[in-house]
Amino acid sequence: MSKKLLLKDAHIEGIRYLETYRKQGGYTAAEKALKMTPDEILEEVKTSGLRGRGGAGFPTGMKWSFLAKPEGVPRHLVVNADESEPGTFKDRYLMEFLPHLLIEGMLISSYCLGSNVSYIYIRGEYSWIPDILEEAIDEAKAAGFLGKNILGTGFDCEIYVQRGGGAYICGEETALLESLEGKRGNPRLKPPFPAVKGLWERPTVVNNVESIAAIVPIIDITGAEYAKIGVGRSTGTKLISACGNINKPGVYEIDMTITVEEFIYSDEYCGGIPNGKKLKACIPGGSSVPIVPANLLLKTVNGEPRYMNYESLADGGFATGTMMGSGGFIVLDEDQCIVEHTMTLARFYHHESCGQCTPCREGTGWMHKILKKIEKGEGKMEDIDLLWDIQRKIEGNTICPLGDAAAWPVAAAIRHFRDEFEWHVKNPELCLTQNYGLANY
Ligand code: L3W
Ligand code: SF4
Repeated sequence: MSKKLLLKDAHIEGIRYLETYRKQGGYTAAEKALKMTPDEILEEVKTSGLRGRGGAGFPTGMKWSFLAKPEGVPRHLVVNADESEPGTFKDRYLMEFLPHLLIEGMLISSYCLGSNVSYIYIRGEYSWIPDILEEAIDEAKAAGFLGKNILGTGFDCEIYVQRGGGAYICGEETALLESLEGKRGNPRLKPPFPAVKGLWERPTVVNNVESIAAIVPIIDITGAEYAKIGVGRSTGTKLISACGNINKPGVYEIDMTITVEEFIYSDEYCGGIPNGKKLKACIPGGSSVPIVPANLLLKTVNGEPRYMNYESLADGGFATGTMMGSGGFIVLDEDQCIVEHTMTLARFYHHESCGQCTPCREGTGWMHKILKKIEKGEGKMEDIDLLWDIQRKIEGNTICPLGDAAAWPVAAAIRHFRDEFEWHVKNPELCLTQNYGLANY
């Protein structure tokens, strides 16, 4: 059984409220941290090996150490709660059931980074969660964990919740900052990174909800103990939101030593595939990461078991591996149509493109059109090569990673399931009978 650090108290009734959270030892990590120096906290975070849980897996301690500290210029912590990646709903779970874990993590992180005003930017569709967060913020403030002179240390910190307007692109950190500044959420060119020039051109750390929540157990048990959990550079625990063709969809905390097979089939996690169907493929890190067929999902190319961690999922590189990404684990059984699935994703990325870069703005639209044509049984063999060519022209040629995120699912689908694309071209009459409701796509 995986060790639980973040969700260990999630089942306790009333844990959303300060009184119950305190009874479970809540805010003792903050009390400990506020007696440490910011540099000592930073060392603990570095030692823990924590990697950003939003998708990129960038080392959190390294990001924090990049934060510029010019004299007299305020710095900010911004929590990215714009969880819009299809298949990803772990941050929603954390904020809904354990809001104080996030607030406590933000207090420790804000103290370490010197942020007196910190923000939670939350996706607009999570309409009921800002009230939960604001209630927790009010409770923390009334108890002296936020506001002025926190716990008599002289450190001041306010936390504000800002709702997004429902655009996926605002989960990209620089688009998020633009939106937080009240502008249209268009991504900025990097560098400069937010750590140097972020919110209102001030040094800013942008971290995912889960990353900041993980700061609490890191301080609690120490970075060295946290680093002992997991394997290699995949330290600590990771939240996985599991969905698709599985018996037990939900949010699971894993310690990154279990195999993909165990995660899908064991009763502790997904509980297998309904109706005894066979596994066809999986997208383990949210819709942006490459889809992997069952044979490569359960084993690597070298015949090693594939594990639920950053290194093992990527084993074999882009051609055969995939990515841990945001931990949005989407399972497809043998009845799922890969062309339809890829078309649905292409439609999503086209709709969500901000339109600044030509390869992304135009390419996502073209990919969607061609996929729809193939799915309807109107495609030609050349369309499959054209699709391949378009995704190649998008990848690496755009301002932000949305372009890559749109290209990778198409590339991986053609690479691993070209026969299905060809089947659609060769069997147009079957495509039309099998695909109902396509007009909506
Ligand atoms: C200072 C440097 N800071 C890098 C920072 C950078 C950022 C972090 C990671 O995209 C991925 C994307 C999605 N000095 C720095 C530096 N940083 N070098 O480190 O940066 P990066 O560019 O590797 O990634 P990113 O732009 O943050 C995130 C993938 O995640 N993804 C997305 C999921 C989306 C959600 C959601 O909806 N909320 O989870 C899933 O796989 O495709 O590749 O902070 O500033 N020299
Ligand atoms: Fe906008 Fe797409 Fe360019 Fe990102 S890659 S800046 S979403 S057009």
